[in-house]
Amino acid sequence: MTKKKMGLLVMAYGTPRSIEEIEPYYTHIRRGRKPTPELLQELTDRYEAIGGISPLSRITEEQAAALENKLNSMQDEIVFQAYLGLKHIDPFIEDGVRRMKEDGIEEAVSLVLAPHYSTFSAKSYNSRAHEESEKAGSPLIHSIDSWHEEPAFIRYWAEQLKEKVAMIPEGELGSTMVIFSAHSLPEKIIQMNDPYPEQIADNARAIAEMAGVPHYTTAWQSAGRTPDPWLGPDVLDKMRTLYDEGYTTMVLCPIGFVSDHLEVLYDNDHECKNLADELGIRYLRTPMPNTDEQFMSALASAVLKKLEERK
Ligand code: FEC
Repeated sequence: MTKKKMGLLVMAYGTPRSIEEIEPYYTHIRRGRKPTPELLQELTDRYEAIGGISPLSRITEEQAAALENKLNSMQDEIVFQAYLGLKHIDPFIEDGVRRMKEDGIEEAVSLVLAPHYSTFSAKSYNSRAHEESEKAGSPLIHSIDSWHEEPAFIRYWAEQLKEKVAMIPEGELGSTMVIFSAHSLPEKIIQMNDPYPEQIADNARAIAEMAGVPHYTTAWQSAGRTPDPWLGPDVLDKMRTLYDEGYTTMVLCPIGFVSDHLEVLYDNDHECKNLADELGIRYLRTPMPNTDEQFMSALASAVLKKLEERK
């Protein structure tokens, strides 16, 4: 029996692969407005602080390949072929769609490497993919809006959290707070009835219950450098408040992201860690999913469910 060929459009944020690419990348994020020299320098400094460039480009490629392998080893009817589609650098989402068309792919599933649905994330990625496939006349794309409820995804974080919490002396668990964080977004998403904050709260509850953690809360991180108000409390402010309330261990769990990248390696491991050192408290952070086997099972399950829906 010939197997059906299915495109797998794996979409992710993208990152500059060299210092020279920082400016065009930042300009793209700012929808074509060049950053000022100060803003550009500030971003370059942040990349330098994590070793010059972000590991995100390598990790995204590894995740796409691992997901393709996982899906092809799980079933016998379909051959999945992964294509990358990045939001802010090449290969752009549109490039990924065009490559599928050139390879004769007629049907595809699209998935964003971000767990929660928001107009600023999943919707914007998927809309770009659909616009391009409509322009090109194919492939037909089945888009996954969000996959944060996948049981293996919740299990992944619960297990990581349990391991971290096990490192804390028992007598200090009462003053330990787990902070589930996700990328902040402009506050206007609240008026737009965007499900993003609720999905993150649901995930935090499910993970905390499964891990049996003593105390947990949620906070936002990595807000953009724009004048409009962003969702708060920011994770740094939250840490200060918790310190004032007597918490002396903070376990950061960045459930809004799936890879080691700038927002985690700098915003958490540099900024949050520095603040913890300044306050004289303990900072721990759960490892990111990257290409973890259980995480890949969660993504594969979301893809296969999407294909079931179309039958
Ligand atoms: O290079 C790396 O390792 C990090 C890549 C990176 C990820 C990421 C995730 C998200 N962002 C989201 C929304 C926004 C909005 C703005 C914005 C700005 C930036 C800037 C950099 C950046 N983001 Fe990002 N984000 C990453 C990198 N992001 C660099 C520009 C400097 C700065 O403001 O810090 C504001 C745009 C504007 O100016 O109008 C909005 C969301 C996510 C999580 C979901 C996803 O991955 O798509 C939402 C990774």
